Amino acid sequence: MGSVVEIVMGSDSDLPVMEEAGKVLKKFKIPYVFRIISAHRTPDLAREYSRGLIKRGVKVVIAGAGAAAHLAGAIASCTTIPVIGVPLDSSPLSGIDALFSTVQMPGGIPVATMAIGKAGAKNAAIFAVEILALENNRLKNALKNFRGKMAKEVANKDKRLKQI
Ligand code: RP5
Repeated sequence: MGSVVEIVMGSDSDLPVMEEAGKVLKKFKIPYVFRIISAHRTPDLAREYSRGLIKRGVKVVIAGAGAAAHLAGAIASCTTIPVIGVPLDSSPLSGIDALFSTVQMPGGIPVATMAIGKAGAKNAAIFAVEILALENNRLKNALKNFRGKMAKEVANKDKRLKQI
């Protein structure tokens, strides 16, 4: 079976952050792959890759990049499947540059932009699961359980704090 979600990043230096997305997809048993494709260093590959997504059956792309981060927008411009952008903190501007580059898509070609860094990578994967869950009861239930577990963890911490 091919990948349902693909996690693309501009450089191998982005991997330690983008791995957070992989961890979530693994937990939800969603087939995924990691790819390193740069919108500026490998522009031909980026275009060819993006144009082939639908034919290969990929449902969602998560694209992480830092600095003048145009990877998510470049992919989104060549496909109509949802692209989720993760701005990365890999420049002297600490990710603010990547955030603005990723989120400020001109009207017509959307990129669903997450938070900067690890939280963004994690949320990108959860958001991808939410998209897939629209047509998938197993994932709908898994998301419900995931939220329930999170709420329980907070409640347990609250209980422990009250006992101090
Ligand atoms: C971006 O430039 C990449 O996404 C990465 O965050 C940043 C730095 O890349 P390297 O110079 O470490 O390869 O395109």
